Amino acid sequence: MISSEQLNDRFGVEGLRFGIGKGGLLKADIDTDACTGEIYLHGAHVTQFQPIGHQPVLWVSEKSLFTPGKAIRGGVPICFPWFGGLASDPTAPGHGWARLRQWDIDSVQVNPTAGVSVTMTTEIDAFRLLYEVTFGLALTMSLTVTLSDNSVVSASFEEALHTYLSVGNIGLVSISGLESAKYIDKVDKGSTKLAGEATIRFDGECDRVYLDTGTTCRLIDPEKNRMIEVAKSGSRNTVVWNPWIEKSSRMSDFGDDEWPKMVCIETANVGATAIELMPGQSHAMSTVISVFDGAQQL
Ligand code: TA6
Repeated sequence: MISSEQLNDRFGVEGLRFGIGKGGLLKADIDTDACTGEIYLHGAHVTQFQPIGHQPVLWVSEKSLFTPGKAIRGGVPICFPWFGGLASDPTAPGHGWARLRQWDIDSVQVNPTAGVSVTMTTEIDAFRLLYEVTFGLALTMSLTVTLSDNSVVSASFEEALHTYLSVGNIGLVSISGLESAKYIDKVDKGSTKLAGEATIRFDGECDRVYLDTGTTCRLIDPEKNRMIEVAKSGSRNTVVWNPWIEKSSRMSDFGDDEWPKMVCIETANVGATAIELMPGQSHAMSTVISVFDGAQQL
């Protein structure tokens, strides 16, 4: 097992140091003129991003586990090679293997304008995954999947960057960018519905998979007096989730009083828009999280 000292010898740069985080898990701490951040090698899991002059952008449960084989609750879990449950195997872990295992460091780079980038890699089934995260004035996360097994004709996968955003009060926020889109409502028997013209607001559990949406979403947060922008590329689904009271009380790694403080806006390719690759082919999906003062649409 590689140590943080070995990682710092090989990859440490100004503004990024490896160390031991919660649960004894290896992580990288980022501290630059632009932002502070944190990413665990476990799940290649971003757990903190805070641009200078702003409040923390990501939410992590106080009850989260930091344990090999278990997902961290919050930050940005990577869902791969399936999303949700696996129909063919009810015993398979929700959202796949990627967030349950330690990834390897591929490289660390410093870019004077974009920020500090750490790239991690892992192999899952027939695929090689390369995940580049850039901590700067914005948080940029890019997942490139390659079908590296030449013995198969093709292979498909689902994927999501399951971003948990920190909010002041879920009852006061609104999300724009998904107006008039079709969505699957997982709170209403998986029925397909058409979103109205209004921005999304929350008055109960929300678990929606928006279809054919490449648009930028904007989260308006009056209590924190800010707007968080979630831009993306290579993604045709957007998932919006808040568990509200009852579902969060059923999750042991989610505090009963935490649900008003978070909302997920997830960058995904799932269901009918799962990705199919031929041997040697790659697909990239990325998202850029930016924060702006003031609770108004740009
Ligand atoms: O993205 C929303 C969702 O699919 C919800 O249905 C809920 O299950 C959430 O993901 C969290 O899943 P997890 O396996 O991390 O508890």
